[in-house]
Amino acid sequence: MTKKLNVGLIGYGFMGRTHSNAYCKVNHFFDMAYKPVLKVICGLDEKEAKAFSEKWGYESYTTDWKKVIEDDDIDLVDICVPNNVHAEVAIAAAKAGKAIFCEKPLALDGAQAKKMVDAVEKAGVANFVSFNYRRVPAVTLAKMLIDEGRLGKIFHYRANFLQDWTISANVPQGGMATWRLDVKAAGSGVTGDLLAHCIDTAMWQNGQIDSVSAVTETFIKKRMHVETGKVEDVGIDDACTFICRFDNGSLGNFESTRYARGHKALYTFEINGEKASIAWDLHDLHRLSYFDHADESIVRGWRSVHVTDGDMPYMDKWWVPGLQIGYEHTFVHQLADFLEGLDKGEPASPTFRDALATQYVCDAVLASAKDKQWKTIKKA
Ligand code: SOE
Repeated sequence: MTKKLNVGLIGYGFMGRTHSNAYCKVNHFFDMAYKPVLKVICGLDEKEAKAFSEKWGYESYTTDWKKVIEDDDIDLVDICVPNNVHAEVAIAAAKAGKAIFCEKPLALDGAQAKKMVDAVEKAGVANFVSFNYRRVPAVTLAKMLIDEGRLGKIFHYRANFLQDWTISANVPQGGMATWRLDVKAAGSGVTGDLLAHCIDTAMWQNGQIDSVSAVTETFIKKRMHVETGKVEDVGIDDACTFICRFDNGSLGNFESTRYARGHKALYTFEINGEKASIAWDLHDLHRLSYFDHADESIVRGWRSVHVTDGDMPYMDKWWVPGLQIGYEHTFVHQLADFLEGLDKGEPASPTFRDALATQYVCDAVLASAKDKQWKTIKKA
């Protein structure tokens, strides 16, 4: 018997669509004890909220997020709004006893994220943060190979997340589409938006980061603000590069920018161990490159594993071997894992506390760039 889970989704932008799609799909492909019911969509503009509710099949719509929290019928509050609104909504939802699904990064900074962790843990409610790239099958497979010890001792972890959409000085800051450029709404630039993904995946695969040394740059220092109509200082980091030391002794090298002309969302990582290496590229997300030093030398080389077979993570739930899935499926996978965790009483990761660890690394990266000093990471 499936149990209904009534969902109130706050935010009908890009992430609102990825999450809505996951709610619609999950029970078609995964056998779950829970079935999400799209109860209410909430967004600032009434006409848009109504249109969204009709398109995705929400039973109702509202422009007031507090109504979603106050509604006794809602079991799960899903937060898909800009980062500066996460804390207020999540803390109110926790007090109301709701399960919470929250977009990344968890908060504007570690201090705010800590309050959110305290609220959900005090209330004892299920909580999850949407670092979706962990659930690309090839990325999950990389984690499995590391956990099986196939790489042996890990020496290096390097990751990049490169984009180019803010190079023009005419791109404004603030507002619906460009809030990521407004430090008050986003908290930071590429560090919280893009490197947070890389840090989350890296710490999941390779353990906690101990210390960091970073540089950041803001290439365009003034932009028009959509809300005020005035040209204002830009407070975000446009680019960030950091080196780090992991608790396990390996060294890390991370780079992110929105000024890499030609790259739209080039997220890559490479991990080098004593026995083997792994590399992955979001633009070819089904392929895992794998080099195993134990192979016979005359055929030894980088293999390109097409991660589509039924014994590979999540792939038995989709089509047949050889056929691919994509970006949107990562949201279905994380939802399936979250729902399974709810059913079993074993929280799926990343929880708010896991995301707090990532937030502390982001804080330390920004502080290091500012002070030109190495920083030790606070433990979550
Ligand atoms: C920014 O452009 C962005 O949409 C991020 O906010 C997402 O988290 C990332 O997955 C893709 O890029």
